[in-house]
Amino acid sequence: MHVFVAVDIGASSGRLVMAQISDQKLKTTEIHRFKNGFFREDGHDRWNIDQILKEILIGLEKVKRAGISKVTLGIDTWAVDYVLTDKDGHKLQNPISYRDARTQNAIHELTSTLPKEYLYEKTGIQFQNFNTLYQLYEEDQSELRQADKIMMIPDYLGFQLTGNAVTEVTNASTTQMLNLRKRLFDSDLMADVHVRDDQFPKLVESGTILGQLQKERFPEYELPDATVVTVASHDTASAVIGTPAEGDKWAFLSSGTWSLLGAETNVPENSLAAFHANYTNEWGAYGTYRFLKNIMGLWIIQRIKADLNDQYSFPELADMAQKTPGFRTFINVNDERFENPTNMIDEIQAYARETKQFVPQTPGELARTVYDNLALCYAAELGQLSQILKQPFETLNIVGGGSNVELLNQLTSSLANINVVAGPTEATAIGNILVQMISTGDVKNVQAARALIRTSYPLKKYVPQKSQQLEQVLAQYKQFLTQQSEQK
Ligand code: ADP
Ligand code: LRH
Repeated sequence: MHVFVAVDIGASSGRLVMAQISDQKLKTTEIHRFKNGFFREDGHDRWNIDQILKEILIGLEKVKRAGISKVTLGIDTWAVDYVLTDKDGHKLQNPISYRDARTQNAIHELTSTLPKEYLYEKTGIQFQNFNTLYQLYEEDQSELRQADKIMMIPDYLGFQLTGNAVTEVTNASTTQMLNLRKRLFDSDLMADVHVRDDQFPKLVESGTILGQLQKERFPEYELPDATVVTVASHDTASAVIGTPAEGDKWAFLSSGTWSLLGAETNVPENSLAAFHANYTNEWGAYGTYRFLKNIMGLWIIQRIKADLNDQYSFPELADMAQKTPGFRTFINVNDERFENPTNMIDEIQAYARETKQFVPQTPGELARTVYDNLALCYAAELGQLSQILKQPFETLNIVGGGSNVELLNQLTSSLANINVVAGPTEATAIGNILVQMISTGDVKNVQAARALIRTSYPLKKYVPQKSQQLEQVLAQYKQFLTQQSEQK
């Protein structure tokens, strides 16, 4: 029996999921889950990368203890962040999180010498202050010079397990340093941020074999034999592979800490319209692109939950929101002030006061404000996506933890006037596993992979409940956003 293991680590949590095909269905079991998050160290927000590695080993030990002695393994994580390593492969410091304030002005500074149009034409990647390009620009220059290698987070973890260092393309594209036409790192951009040509390990496609787990490096753990595959190591790339999409008129919403809303394409779209709308062309597995927009996502709910001292669970917050009247406060969820405020509740309330709107107070009102505005933002962006790609969409596939929120799914369907298919929650881990299965020949291709998801997981369907009131609310919301941006 061939067992596959996905190591899937998002900004808020990580998990190891075991999988196999039985009775022509994909059977997945979560064997280990852990919390993830950044912490303050030496004046920066950083990830505890040693703890993450430890959690992977704890999970693999659980696999072995479940009686499985041999697996295939893949690792995906959030994008853009990296580890600087010395000649012996040791990290120089804990990696800095993309939410750290160091890059707040970086786009502005770097694009005063490198025009935005030039960068977009080369890379097709959206301008986000946390892209690796800007992080490297703000990096401690002596440390950067001293670094033998720059490894993206999943590549670093794969290197720790196998001793082999590569840079996998899906995640590499989020650096904003890959050249769309040459399909390689852009040497001009590397020089612009003082990176040597040999600092990023060799670029490889998704689905290549990285190597064998070197068990002798971790004598304190009882581990299975494992062949490590470089899956689509950017979690969003794996989530889109793991989307049970059918036909060619679908858009996706990968709904976790971030909401990634977009469409899968075979050719990048780096037109002026895409540039002005700040859409990105992240690279997918098998030569595809994810034409998408980053939306602030459930991060806002995560922070509200934390600000309420974790008194309520996510399902409880969603339930309270459902029972609360809607659309009393508009917020621009993508406003930079929500990126990493000291207190999210204070920030939302201040925003409501400043814009002379109803100030949400109760947990239900706060959660409702977030879900309402996420749904409004999804609806507005779907319209824009359709316009830029000159393509109508019939279905929106929502995957990830956020696909559990019924209120959000229904509001999105109704406001955007689109059929929604929700699930699976663990699309990212599933996409990770399916790339492994395609590599080993257990699954033929992505189409077969998506068909397998459709027969293996219960999916929930939502149809639009159109109303004049919702149409008016969406129009008012768009007006509100325009006013807000004019005032800036
Ligand atoms: P990431 O991988 O980016 O860390 P996930 O895809 O695991 O994120 O999604 C986590 C989010 O999903 C949580 O922050 C929470 O808002 C939401 N979520 C997950 N399960 C539920 C649920 N049962 N009810 C409401 N919200 C949920
Ligand atoms: C989602 C994600 C997203 C990136 C962000 C840094 O987890 O990978 O695609 O933009 O984290």
